Amino acid sequence: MKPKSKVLIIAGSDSSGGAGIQADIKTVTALGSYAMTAITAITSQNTTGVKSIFSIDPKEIFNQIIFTCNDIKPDAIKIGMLHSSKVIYSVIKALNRVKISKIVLDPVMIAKGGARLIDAKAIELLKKKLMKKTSLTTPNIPEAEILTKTKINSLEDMIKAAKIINEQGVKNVLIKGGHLNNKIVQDVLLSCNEVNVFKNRKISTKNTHGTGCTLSTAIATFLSCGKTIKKSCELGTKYVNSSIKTNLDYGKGHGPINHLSSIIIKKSLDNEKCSRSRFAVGRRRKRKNCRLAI
Ligand code: PXL
Repeated sequence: MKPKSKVLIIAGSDSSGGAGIQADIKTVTALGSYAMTAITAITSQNTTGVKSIFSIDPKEIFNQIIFTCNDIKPDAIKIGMLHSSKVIYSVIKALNRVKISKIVLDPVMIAKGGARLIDAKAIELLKKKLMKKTSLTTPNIPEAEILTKTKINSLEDMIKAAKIINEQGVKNVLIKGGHLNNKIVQDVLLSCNEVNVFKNRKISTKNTHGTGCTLSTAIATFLSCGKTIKKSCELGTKYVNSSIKTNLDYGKGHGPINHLSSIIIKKSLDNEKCSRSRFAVGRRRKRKNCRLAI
């Protein structure tokens, strides 16, 4: 099976495997594409919290991006944890060199357990310089509140916040609604002056570590395959919802989601024969094809 596209991931490492670059590589792979990486930081963590963060030298982050892209050109880039101004500057410098147009930014700020993953000065820089360069930025509600200095308690507030972020110079923004206490998760996309709301049933579980990383990477992967922003967001939210449903329940805290949700291998059949999960949309493929039809 040949990968459909190539995606470069610029993000931090999560030793527990549920979020960060580990979640990103699993997502790109599960969706049938080829993953490359530039690691921005190493976090030591498990499902109960973050123990420590080790920064990678911004020059090394720049080198990883440039040296990788000069050889294998990615079709899209996903950006995750960028914890300091120096790191953001080096990523911007590298992006200006590699000239890839499809860029999805997850403005990572706080880990599920409450640990800060970015300093306050860097948030301003993210807002003023990097977000404008992206094809799509995907804040969750607490991040959108920080970016807009507003309180978000409803769908209307989310739409207002998306408009404010758009006015800040960000072309397309997807605000994730998982933090609101509703039975349906509503994610708001503002793109080309049009608002779209993607709705998925909320699954009651504490095991949602890595959902933000997974969603932005899934969207970048769908974009890399030529899908529109709207379609990529629709498919991405469905993939995450389906990955939460399995409820692996690994670890004592906020456990990971199941990135293999797009591939269900029937045990009674040989490994070649797979069935598609229920969320998969698009053209029907022959059963022996393990990949999600996108
Ligand atoms: O989910 C945000 C996130 C991003 N990147 C890394 C993380 C986390 C959350 O824990 O560890 C490396």
